[in-house]
Amino acid sequence: MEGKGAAGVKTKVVQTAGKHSPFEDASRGLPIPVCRIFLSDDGKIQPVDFKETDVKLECRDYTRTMQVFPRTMARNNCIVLEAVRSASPPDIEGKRVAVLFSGGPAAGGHNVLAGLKAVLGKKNSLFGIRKGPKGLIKGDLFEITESSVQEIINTGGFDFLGTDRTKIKSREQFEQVRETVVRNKLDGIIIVGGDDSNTNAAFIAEYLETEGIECSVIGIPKTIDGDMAVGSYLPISFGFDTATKVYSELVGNLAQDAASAVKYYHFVKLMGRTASKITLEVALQTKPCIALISEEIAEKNMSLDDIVDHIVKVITLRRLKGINHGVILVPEGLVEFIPEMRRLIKELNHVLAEYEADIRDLPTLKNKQEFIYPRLSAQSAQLMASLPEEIEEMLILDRDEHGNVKVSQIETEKLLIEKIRYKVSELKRHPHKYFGKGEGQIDATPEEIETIKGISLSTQSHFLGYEGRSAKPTAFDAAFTFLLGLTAGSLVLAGKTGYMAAITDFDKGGRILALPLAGLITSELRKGKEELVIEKSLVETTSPSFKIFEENRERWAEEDLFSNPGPIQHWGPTSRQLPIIVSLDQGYDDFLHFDLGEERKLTFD
Ligand code: FBP
Repeated sequence: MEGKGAAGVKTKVVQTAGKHSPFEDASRGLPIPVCRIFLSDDGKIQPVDFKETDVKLECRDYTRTMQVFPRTMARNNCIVLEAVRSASPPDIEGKRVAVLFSGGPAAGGHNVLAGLKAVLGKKNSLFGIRKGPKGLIKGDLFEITESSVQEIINTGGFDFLGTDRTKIKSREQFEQVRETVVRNKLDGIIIVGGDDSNTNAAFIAEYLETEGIECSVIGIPKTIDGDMAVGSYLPISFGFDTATKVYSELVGNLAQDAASAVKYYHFVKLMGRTASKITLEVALQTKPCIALISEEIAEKNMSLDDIVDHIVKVITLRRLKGINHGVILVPEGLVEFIPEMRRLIKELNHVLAEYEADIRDLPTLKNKQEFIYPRLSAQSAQLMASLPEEIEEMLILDRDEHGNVKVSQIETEKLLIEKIRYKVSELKRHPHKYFGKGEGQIDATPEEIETIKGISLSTQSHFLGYEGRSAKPTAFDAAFTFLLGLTAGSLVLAGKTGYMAAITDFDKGGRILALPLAGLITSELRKGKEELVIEKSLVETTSPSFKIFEENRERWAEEDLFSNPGPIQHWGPTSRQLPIIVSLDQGYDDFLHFDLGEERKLTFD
């Protein structure tokens, strides 16, 4: 009997190896909510119509937008569209639509494909473009079948199509896109991506129209960073909910471990290239002793030393309360928001570009430092010299494909740890400098000073990013992405171009919108050159979510009030939870129950 049982397990392990874990098999069968307007009287999925609303997006630079997007502007004039249920949808057939993923993966991409397939139906064809925009340029397409969609529904990742970060910019690249569209007789291209990819979508839409080619170009808002959002019209991009729940589980576990082992400060850097939205959400979910928010740091013009002083002060005050452990959250994009670091990186980029060959030929790091220092301003040179050697090495040697410092790779958490260690040891060696009643000093009794002198700082550093991008989508992301697919497909069938699919009112059954891409574009200075791009949505320090964080963080710093949200629930009591920042900023009454329609089990056989 025993032998037989083991053999059964073995067979199951072998059979379920690779893509099909028992969990994935169970996930594929999970029902997905569908907004009422996508359902026919007999409950089948059908495309929606679109009508103009009275909302017109305000272009940041109207004249420039008119110059660059004349055809798109003449067509949609920045007016937001709203979906309406179609009483009798026209029987459209023979349309050929292609879809690509662009940029970093985000949970739910496969459900976008499922939504597109469902709304296009059997009479139209859906093509997948392999490896992102590069595949669009090369014309690397394949037809997506119903059985393949059935396999990937509710699974995480972008692996079915692949992705890349190619930006379509040159005349030649646009011509290659045109060639792909014409050769494959495409009626629509769906670009699933963040701000840069949706900017690309706006330019491709304008270009194809200028060339007299009738092909809809529609964007879908994706990025775990949450910065592809448009106020109340698009509260968040897909992937944010899943990623932040993965990170919150891990941070919650670390907080629990810190309180158990009572000896470590865990410094956790969280992904989010620019915006600190991920950090803010994880902070609200887990209540760490410190969470740095880059946007606030820039607003308050805080220096690296100010940040270090703040952290040391919290560690000291906690020590006085007998707490010698905690979790400190650091957003990935922090360094670019610290004014002096920003200046240093700018100057370094300039020197590295101008003297690229000279610096490359210098044999040692020391030689390179000696060459670079005199070419920086005195302030930047001083700052650079104060950085730990590994960070300095990274700044000089690690460059991106444009030759610039790889800011997102800077180990900010380690930089802070080094500086804090130094500061704590200084404080122990020269207490009179730091304690007393003077400005900026810590008011402490002689006994308290002795306690503080006993601080032994044990730290652990972590970087959470890739762990959250390709996880199985949460119930919210699974529904959100399926609906975005239904919306984008409907826009193509309605012959619309130059829009981004959007959904709002997550608490009231969902409201389906189409946002004119040109109306979201602003001009930004990137690497010294003016570029037209969709504006990123950052943390606003006046927002309700930031205010709640601000009101509570002192208590979280002084006591051990962490909360552990636990693993994502895909079904069960907390499976319908929305991101806290979305619920607060949109003024929802409840963050535990999103409502995006009636649940349906999807089959594509
Ligand atoms: P997208 O904006 O393309 O969605 O990517 C976001 C992100 O996950 C950032 O948070 C992170 O800085 C970056 O991707 C990492 O990218 P890469 O995959 O190139 O390492």
